[in-house]
Amino acid sequence: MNKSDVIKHILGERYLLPPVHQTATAFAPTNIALVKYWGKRNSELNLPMTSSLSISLADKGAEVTLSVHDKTHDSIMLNNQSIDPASAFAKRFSQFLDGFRKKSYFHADIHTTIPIAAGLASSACGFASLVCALNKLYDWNLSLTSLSILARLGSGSACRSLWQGFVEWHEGSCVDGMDSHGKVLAEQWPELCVGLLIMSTAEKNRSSREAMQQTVATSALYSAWPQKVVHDLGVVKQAIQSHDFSSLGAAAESNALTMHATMLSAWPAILYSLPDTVFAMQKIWKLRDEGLSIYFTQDAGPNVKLLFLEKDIAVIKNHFPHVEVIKPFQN
Ligand code: 2P0
Repeated sequence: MNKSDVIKHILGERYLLPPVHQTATAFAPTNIALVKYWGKRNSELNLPMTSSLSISLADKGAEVTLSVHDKTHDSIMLNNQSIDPASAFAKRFSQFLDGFRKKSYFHADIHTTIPIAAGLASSACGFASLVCALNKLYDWNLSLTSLSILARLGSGSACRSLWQGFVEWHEGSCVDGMDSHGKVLAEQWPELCVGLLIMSTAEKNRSSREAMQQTVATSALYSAWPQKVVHDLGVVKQAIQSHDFSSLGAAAESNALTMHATMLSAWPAILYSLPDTVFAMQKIWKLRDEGLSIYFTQDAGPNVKLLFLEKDIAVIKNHFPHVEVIKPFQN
């Protein structure tokens, strides 16, 4: 089973038909995992070792406009800058589109409201917005579940970016991955806030894709990861249902730290944290000891995402003057 088989299966008679419209635009939010996706059981289809659970970040994400043009290659503008067709970004983008077309080429105009490649899941909202734009351009009328499966083929975490709010990516068990997709949770939590602490917007020197693979292949701690995820997923889902913020924060923080511990024990070791990252963590732990209800999570990059409640926004801004506050359920 490869990517084309999955695309054929989902599109049926619509597979490789020409685009119906000349242009289409779609937006998808980025998502931050509270219980992380770290490790694949199938790297061609991005099928995960475990389920994961995220929160989407409202209007922080990517908007893509795809326009059919009469050239024989794609062109891409990212945040008003032309992308070199020979770059890894352009190649990954065009290779993904190749799965859906016979001979159409596109101009893609992408605008993001998050720093690219800084551990803020830009590939997640990028591929999710891309499949939504394709869905419009080709008039596929696919369900969000089918779009989630297609987005996963571009980047695993993209399958969680089809919805706002809390989304669980069910790992599934089918070899073709048809049961491995996102599913939105009904619960809302209007008081919940995410704070972005940007330490660096520099391109990371190791992609999460490589880091994940290397961790699974070499870390002695990785065997403990699937069980840790099952435990944390249970706690986080229960905490979401009962709006128990300290349980949610503690489980999310512990899950992120355990993921990073598996990376540290990989060989060669993988360390995304910068001195400022560690400084922020220690500050958070100190503030928590002093009674403030603040937790963090960290992805495959140095930036820290704070978790706190709306009532503490002023205090948090006082301690972290550069924090960008996002209210996932209020925008
Ligand atoms: C997550 N990350 O759950 C985890 C936590 C980073 C750390 O999903 O190879 O870009 O494209 O499936 O989705 C980032 O990895 O990897 C990621 P691929 P992806 O958000």
